[in-house]
Amino acid sequence: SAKVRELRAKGLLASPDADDSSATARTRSAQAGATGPNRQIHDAQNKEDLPGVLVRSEGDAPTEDTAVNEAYDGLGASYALFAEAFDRNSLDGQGGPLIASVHYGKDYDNAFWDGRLLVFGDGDGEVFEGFTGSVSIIGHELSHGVITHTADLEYFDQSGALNEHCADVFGALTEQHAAGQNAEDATWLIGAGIFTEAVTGKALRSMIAPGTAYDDDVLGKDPQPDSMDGFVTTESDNGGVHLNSGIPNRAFALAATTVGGPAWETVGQVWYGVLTGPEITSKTGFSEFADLTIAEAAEQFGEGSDVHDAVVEGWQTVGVAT
Ligand code: ASN
Ligand code: ZN
Repeated sequence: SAKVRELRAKGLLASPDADDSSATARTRSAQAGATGPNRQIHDAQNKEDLPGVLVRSEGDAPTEDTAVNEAYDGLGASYALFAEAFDRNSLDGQGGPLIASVHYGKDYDNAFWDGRLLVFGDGDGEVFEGFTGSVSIIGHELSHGVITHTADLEYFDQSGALNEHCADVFGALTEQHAAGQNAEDATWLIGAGIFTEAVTGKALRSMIAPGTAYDDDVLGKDPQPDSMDGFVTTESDNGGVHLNSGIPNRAFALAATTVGGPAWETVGQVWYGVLTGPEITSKTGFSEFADLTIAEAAEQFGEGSDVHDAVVEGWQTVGVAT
């Protein structure tokens, strides 16, 4: 349909599994060096002026507005992942504010990081419900902020797909960390729970099985490739950044589930080390990124360790490493 084509062109349909906003009550703040989140949630009041009206600041009680509270809790879960698992104090590593706007635009079918703040639409009610309904989406958008402050992967072609991939990795980890969930028990879905009942899909993307998140009369089939054999060359969506991210997504999810246990303690540490390390550049592509993660796994966990072997195997399975 025209609607689906429009969503595709915007890079939207190519996604998570949420349902866990209550677990974000687990948000703990301080750890070594981290001072706790400083959240500022705004209401854009269905207009496109950002940020809109400040409606809930750090420490304020919940409001009557579910989207506001979901954003507040999801940002807290994301902050907690980076602080507790990676000893990172907010997006900039220096305790900077986490700013979000909800109710952006009218029937707006997306969420995005605008370079300074996280923005969430309400969805059109036909295909999508509000975008704050998924912790993995909130974590995805916030991770774009972390990426901007670190490797700053150029949002185009392979480096853009890696930017999308890393946002999915830390989005999924936000959800798993908040739920205290092991890799082998996770769904690896991004954006579960944001479709309306008119859609039978599971989520926007599946990291463990790209291409299977939905297959529906309304949406058509999830177009993500799950290996280099399916690599998509296209000019739309900044060179298919939301499509080809399926390839590294599967490598990560396979490696994490093979190792087992909390992914943020194993393969997640490897990815975070590469993303924040000295060797990645804004133009890094798939094979260089794979090499960096393999080297990082050997350095952090040892050559021939479970983590190292699983990372190598993950990249081989998706055809990036030989
Ligand atoms: N939700 C999308 C994302 O964060 C927005 C976009 O860039 N098309 O990737
Ligand atoms: Zn993204």
